[in-house]
Order: sequence, then structure tokens, then C-alpha cells
Amino acid sequence: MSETVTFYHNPVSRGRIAHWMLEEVGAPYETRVLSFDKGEHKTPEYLAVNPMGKVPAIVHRGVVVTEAAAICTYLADAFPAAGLAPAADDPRRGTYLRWLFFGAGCVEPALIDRMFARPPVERPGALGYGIYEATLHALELAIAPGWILGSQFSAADVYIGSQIIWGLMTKGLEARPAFEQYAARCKTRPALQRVAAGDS
Ligand SMILES: N[C@@H](CCC(=O)N[C@@H](CS)C(=O)NCC(=O)O)C(=O)O
Repeated sequence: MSETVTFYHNPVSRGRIAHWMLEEVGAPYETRVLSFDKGEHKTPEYLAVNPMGKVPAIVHRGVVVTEAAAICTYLADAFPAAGLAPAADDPRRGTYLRWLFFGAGCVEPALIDRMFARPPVERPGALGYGIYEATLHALELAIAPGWILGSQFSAADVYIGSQIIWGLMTKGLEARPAFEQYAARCKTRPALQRVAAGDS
């Protein structure tokens, strides 16, 4: 079983979230860039890794992990020396998991619906995120302590931070000062700077 993480990536994709996280934990990893233009994400070889034919995906110790939020959660636990996840018996683990799942289950679809200007649905209560404004209000409260866990940066900030940076860029997210300040704070992370500079 290999300790080196195999990272299936495309630089213009959610792969950037996993890339940032890999750099944060300092994991040994080997990147396989898949060209969307050449359809390399839909080959039988890659579909055997991720039947969705999507990136990112990682393989570590013989196990496949897909879904950017799951990859962040997994890597924080697999490389605990980086200190990016509260331990299972730490009460802050609840806050940490809550906002990671909120990021994937609520923030992401809310921003995508806004970006594509999808028409409102008849029963917003049936949507996981409900109402766009309510999701943004909750998101603002989540980041109010500084980082999600206050003074401790964690994998939840990698995921939520990625959504906020991407949302501001695509205009799926309203440019509120709290979001802009948080995005600016994320961009001070050396790991994210290495990814942005293409140094890793
Ligand atoms: N739920 C997945 C979504 C992954 C995803 O949609 N990736 C896009 C790029 S951002 C992709 O691979 N698209 C290629 C395709 O679907 O053909 C995650 O959170 O990682």
C-alpha cells in the first residue's frame, strides 16, 4: 500500500481544492493531470477510479476518495501532524464537520444556482440550501470567528475558503465585505499561494 497520494486533477476544476489541501498537509503526492479536451476523464481506466468521470479524486493506501469535501476531510485525518482537524473526541469536531458538510451540501449548490441564474423553484423548502440569502447569512456567521474554528485554521477553511474564492470570482456569491476579507485571509496561506503560482 502506497503512502504516496495519487492525485487526479485538472487545474481548471474543483481539483484546486484538493490541491490546496494536499499542500496544506504536506502529503507526498503524485499528480495525474487529466485533459478535459481529450476526454481523459471519461476513459475506462479513469472511470474505474471515479465512475462519475469527474475530478478531483485521490488514491491513498489503496483506497479511492472522490468529492472535494471528503478529500479535505480524509487528508486532514490521514495526515494529523498538519493539525487541520480536531480529534474525534474534541467537541469542536462537531463545528468542523457541520460547516464542511454545509459547504458541500448548501453553499456549493446555492452558488451554482445563482451563477447559472436558475429560475426560482416553487418550493424552496425542498432544496437542501433553501433560500440563497439564508445560506449566505449562515455562511457569514460560520466565518465570523475568523477561521471556522476561531484562531485555528482547519480543513473546513480549505473547503469553505475555496467556495468563497470561487463564488466571488464567478459572481455566484455576493461580494460582501466579510466574504472578501475571509478570501483575502485564505490567500495569505503559503499552501494556496504555491498552488496559485503553479509551484507545486
Ligand atoms: N461533487 C464533486 C464534483 C466534481 C466535479 O464536478 N468536477 C468537475 C470539474 S469542477 C468535472 O470533473 N467535470 C467534468 C465532467 O463532468 O465532465 C466534488 O465536489 O468533487
